[in-house]
Amino acid sequence: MNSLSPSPRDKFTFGLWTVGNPGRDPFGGPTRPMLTPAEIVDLLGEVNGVHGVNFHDNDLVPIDASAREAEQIKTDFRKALRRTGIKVAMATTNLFTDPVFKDGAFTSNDAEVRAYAIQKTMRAMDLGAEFGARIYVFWGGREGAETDGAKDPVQAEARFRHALNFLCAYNLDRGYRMKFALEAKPNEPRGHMYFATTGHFLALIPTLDHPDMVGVNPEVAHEHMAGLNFTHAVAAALSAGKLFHIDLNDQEPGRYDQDYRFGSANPKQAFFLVKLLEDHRYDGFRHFDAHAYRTADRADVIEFARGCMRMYLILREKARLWNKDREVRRLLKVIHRHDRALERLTTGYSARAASRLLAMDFDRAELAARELPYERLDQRTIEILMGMK
Ligand code: GLT
Ligand code: MN
Ligand code: MN
Repeated sequence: MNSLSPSPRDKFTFGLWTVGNPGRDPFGGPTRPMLTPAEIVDLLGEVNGVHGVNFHDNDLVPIDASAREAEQIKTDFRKALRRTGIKVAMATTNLFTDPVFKDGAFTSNDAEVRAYAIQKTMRAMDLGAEFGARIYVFWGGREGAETDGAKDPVQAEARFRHALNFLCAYNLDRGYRMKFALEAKPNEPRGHMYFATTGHFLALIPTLDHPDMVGVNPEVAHEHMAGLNFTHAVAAALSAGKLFHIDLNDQEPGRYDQDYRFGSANPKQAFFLVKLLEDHRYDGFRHFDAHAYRTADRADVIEFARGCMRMYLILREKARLWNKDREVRRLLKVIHRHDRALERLTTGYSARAASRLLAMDFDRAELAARELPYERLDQRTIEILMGMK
């Protein structure tokens, strides 16, 4: 098996809503048949090397299904999981499709809608737990506003916090041991969403009752929609110990939420992301929250899913080549100037360290004149990406 063949150890996952996406968009109906959850799992089995599948409560069991229908769907789904060896990795709640959530779920102005949203999430957690989901994602699809006259955004934050506190306690009470991962997005479907970036959620987490239980689920396209550097958002999550899950896909700047195949729009940015994840030994699920072009048929959807995983593995291999490349290593030595004594002095404060630092002379002109060959480094990076020796 070569390093470009995905294996379940790579922890690649897909949502029922991703490979099962029938190609509907705001301007046209579906171009592919709707598949049942079991059929989607079989499709993932054909893709080969997939670790797991993720679902919203209503991807698996439609919101109006009867108890008998729900049992039948779950039985068929369980059989498909067994046939293919695919695991359930993550579960989440659909708090955005039904009109009841038109003005938000946890942040709705209506106390009864807020209570229903929490109840729906508890039931969805029960469903996730039944299938062994270890990560529970919160994407507040309708948590936002078109007019800030509608609600006080500080109050909206407080409502969101209360809902999470309640659900963390439920998680403990039921012994589910799920980790919660909060997913940000700047806009779409709301004009303005609360918690627009991963950074917003990193600021919320320490204010919760159970901060250890809660991390983030950054999505490439969502930070790119906000014009931000996704690798830096992931770095913030990693350094806070909060990267619990990741949604990989791609996005052209300035467009609607495209959810393209991973690495298809910005391979260079995807490279730095994969290098970051691999350098820091991220070992969580790598979820491709993307869908195939509307023009794709079933065979092309399979190619799309293979393409996502293959791109990750190609970039992982490129990161390995980059890290051991002689020219890159030489340049890194020039760029990083270490000074043990100074580093010790500035990383541990003491009154003595402060006076020593205050007494030092720095030659600004000499420091400013030191070389930083970043043009050469970036050109070499591109050459490695383009396959130049
Ligand atoms: C929806 C959204 C995604 C979220 C999913 C989880 S659903 O497709 O666009 O980014 O991750 O609710
Ligand atoms: Mn998206
Ligand atoms: Mn997502």
